[in-house]
Amino acid sequence: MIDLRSDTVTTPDGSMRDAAATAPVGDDVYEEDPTVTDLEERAADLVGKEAALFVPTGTMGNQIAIREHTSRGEEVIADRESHVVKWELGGMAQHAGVQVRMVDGDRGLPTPEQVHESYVEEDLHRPGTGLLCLENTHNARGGLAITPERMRDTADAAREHDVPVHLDGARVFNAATALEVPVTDLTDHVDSVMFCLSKGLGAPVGSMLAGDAEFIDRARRTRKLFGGGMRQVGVIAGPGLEALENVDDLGLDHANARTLAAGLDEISGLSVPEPESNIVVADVAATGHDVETVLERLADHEVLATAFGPTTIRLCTHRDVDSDDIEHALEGARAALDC
Ligand code: TLP
Repeated sequence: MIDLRSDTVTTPDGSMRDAAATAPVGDDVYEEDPTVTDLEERAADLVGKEAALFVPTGTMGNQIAIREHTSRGEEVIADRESHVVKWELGGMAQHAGVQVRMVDGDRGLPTPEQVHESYVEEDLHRPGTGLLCLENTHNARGGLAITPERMRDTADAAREHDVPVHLDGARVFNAATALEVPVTDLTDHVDSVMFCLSKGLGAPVGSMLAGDAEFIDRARRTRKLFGGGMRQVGVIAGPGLEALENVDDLGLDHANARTLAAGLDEISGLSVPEPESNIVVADVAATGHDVETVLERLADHEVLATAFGPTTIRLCTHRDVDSDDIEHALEGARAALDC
């Protein structure tokens, strides 16, 4: 089976399993786990922030950030298709008591004009805007990579209103790779960033939330509140440290994604734009089949993908598929659909 449902499906490699077995550990709630401390320092350094916090999931990292940046009742500006809006169970309402003001961003990024228009000043009737939340690469927009210049212009618009900016950078290293810029060119413009170790970087578990030291101190308390205070967690931070070594490999996933997209696009009835990163989105409308049928047929031919939109499916490349697997996946897709 070639599993292209997500880049979350990778399994830990030998070096990660070794790291798990040999990591020095301690009780991280007492901040005594040296492996976690090492990971947090390296992660903060990588994204150019003062401090970082190891969290079990990207969702928890985003939710902690939203709660820390905002006060109850405030509004969060975010793209309509962003993960924090679509796929975190309305967490910002539940955990932070805030409401979202959605905009149809330009390629997933709220424009400076949209930020100005969406901003609400606190008064007797209006709650005030507490946060601007960005996402890069943008998952639901098909893995689009947002340039540093656009990030800066949008973040500057928020700053004009003293509104902080959080980046859901679950795949920010994919964005930096796609744009061929240092990741700090993307993270410099935001107050906090969450990035996932457990996606393209291949760790079995874990994400990092980074920001200034005072923000991370508060985030540590909120992580505890959310039940994310973990103990001898060096056993998963060790693989996380290994994952940081994989940043330079992401270009391979992007090349595989382009090959996959080009091959799928040749299949009658599929329309597949060239991907910017590791996410391939195929429109299946013209096959005459609905999404579920296409997914079933693909699975019958050993290819796993996910439903994405009413007529689209998503296929993600990742460390556990190589160029041979991509060829096999294309053979499977041809057999499944070219009939
Ligand atoms: N994305 C998952 C699903 O939840 C959709 C996937 O398979 O792509 N931000 C972004 C941009 C994400 O894509 C994800 C996960 C998260 C946050 C949440 O990360 P986890 O799964 O670690 O909570």
